Amino acid sequence: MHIFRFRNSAGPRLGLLLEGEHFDLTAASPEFSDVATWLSLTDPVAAILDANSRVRNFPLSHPVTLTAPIDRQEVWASGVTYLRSKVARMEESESQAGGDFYDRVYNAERPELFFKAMPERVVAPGNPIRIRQDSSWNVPEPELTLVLSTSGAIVGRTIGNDVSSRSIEGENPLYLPQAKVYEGSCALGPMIAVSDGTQDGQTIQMTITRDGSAVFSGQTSTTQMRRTQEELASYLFRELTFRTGAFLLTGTGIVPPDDFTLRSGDLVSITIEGIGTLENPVA
Ligand code: DO4
Ligand code: MG
Repeated sequence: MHIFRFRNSAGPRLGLLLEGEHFDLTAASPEFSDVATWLSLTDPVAAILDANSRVRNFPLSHPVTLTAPIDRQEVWASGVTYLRSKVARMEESESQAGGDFYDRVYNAERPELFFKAMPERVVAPGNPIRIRQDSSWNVPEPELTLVLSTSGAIVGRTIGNDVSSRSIEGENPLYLPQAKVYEGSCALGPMIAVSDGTQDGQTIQMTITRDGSAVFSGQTSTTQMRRTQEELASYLFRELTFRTGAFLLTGTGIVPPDDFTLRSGDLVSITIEGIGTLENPVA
């Protein structure tokens, strides 16, 4: 069961993908008028299960153009949750004596969480992500992304791309917000896989294509994450209230080699088992 967000002449709406067929979820109940209303329900997953038969009265016959599956939520991100990410960041900041920070946060009880994007800055599937003009080393970061209800429950999962400047991040850890937060640096989608309560390891795969050929391909599994998804979500909700829910990227376990940097015209394709494929060209 996947929730998607699309736009028709009446404005943005939610849809439900059931057994390969698309339905208009918003037409089925005002509980699904938007993502914020859905995430504010006492039990968003139960509400979707309950709507399963009703929604079949509202099939979508035409192909729909997906928007990012977010409306009024803040997007947050986790860092250094995979060994690969820790090692890469220690290397990039070695000459600036910053490496030790990453080792310490990887092993610490408190995770690294940082603010990533306002919803209006999130890039939809198929739309261009960006690299900073003042950055010489840029990478996509393919990340399992938690969709959190207003009470902090994991009610779904989607795909996030935490596009980052490694040259700015490596220069000084205090530059992290500039390395991470800028126009076109966060893509989400294509859909939200509604949580079925299980949390089997999911494969994450990323391919970067340039002029028709793959210039990088990598794979990991969420089983390689050092922290649990619940742990990350509960730290985020410790001292913050999210009245419309929240999105939380869970960190990258795939880092291209140090001589790789994104270029304008590249195509980044991220696939997560059970969710789908998020594809964005680089502007
Ligand atoms: O500490 C810097 C950011 C780490 C990050 O974004 C990641 O591990 O995915
Ligand atoms: Mg990241």
